[in-house]
Amino acid sequence: MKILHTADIHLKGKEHISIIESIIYVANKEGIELIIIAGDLFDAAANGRVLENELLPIWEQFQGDILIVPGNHDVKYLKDRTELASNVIVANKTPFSVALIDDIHFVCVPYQDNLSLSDINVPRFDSSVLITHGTYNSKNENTYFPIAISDVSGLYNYVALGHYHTWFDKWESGTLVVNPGAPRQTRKSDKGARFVAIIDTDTWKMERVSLPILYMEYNVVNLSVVDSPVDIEEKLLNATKELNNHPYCEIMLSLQGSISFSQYSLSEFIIKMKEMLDKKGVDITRIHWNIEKITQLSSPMMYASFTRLLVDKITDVAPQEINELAPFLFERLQQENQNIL
Ligand SMILES: [Mn+2]
Repeated sequence: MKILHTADIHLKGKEHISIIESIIYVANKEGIELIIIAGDLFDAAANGRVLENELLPIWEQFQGDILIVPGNHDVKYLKDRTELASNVIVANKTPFSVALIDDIHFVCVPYQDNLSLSDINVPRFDSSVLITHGTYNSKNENTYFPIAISDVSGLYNYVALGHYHTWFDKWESGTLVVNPGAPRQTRKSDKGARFVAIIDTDTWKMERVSLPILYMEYNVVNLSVVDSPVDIEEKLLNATKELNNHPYCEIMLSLQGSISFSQYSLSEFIIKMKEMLDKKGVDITRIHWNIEKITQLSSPMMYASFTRLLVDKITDVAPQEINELAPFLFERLQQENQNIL
């Protein structure tokens, strides 16, 4: 049997329903028979109430069954629900429940406040998958249903975890522990492509599959007046290289710092940079430019700020000399300004 494991979808609005559609699209394409959602399908109870009916026709698009084990965000809503559709079962029984599917024991342990997995006596089964939601091997022992390595190590074929929004997988004495991460970008720090785990229970082999879901990288490029055109090119190419790694990546590119514009205006400069990136094979349609924090310096302004820095520096190291040097510097600055203007 092939299983797809996801978690932490954190549905908040109707605009997130397409994430479930993408997961189901991948599941149908891969011949998945069972989808596991290891907690936090909904971000909050209010979201569940609004979205449950909207989801009904979406769940029907999946050919197999879906097993949901509540997480800390949706346990309050899901504690009263036994199913969300005819093929979507909520395993909300505490302290745990066991579903036997295709001779495999699916041990479902919902998130439980003020408890840890070691407080719960889970019997041992031969072929088994543990589905639960909480902090894994964490030093902060008292929060979010802690799961210790010793609670799972060597006891299950596969542990389907949820709670962390980025992917991790670990082997613990023959037990594969996987936290697939949020399948949508729930915050800026959820970096990179989004994944689900696909497990073949005949071999217990697991595959990490990236979802056809857009994600945004937030990159900052610091520009300086001493940058040469080649330096700027290099910085921009470096900040956009993720576009080549994944077809569903978009980049919010924030330009910061200051740059001299003796030849171009700021908008002309951005056009030049787009042309340059395009020529280098970068897909510029997936770049969003943020130029709010870039300062455009004309040469006289650059000269003035340079002189100010120089005066500050001299005041620091040789305060006696400054009275003599300052008039000379400002005179030179005035001359220079007149030359340029
Ligand atoms: Mn959680």
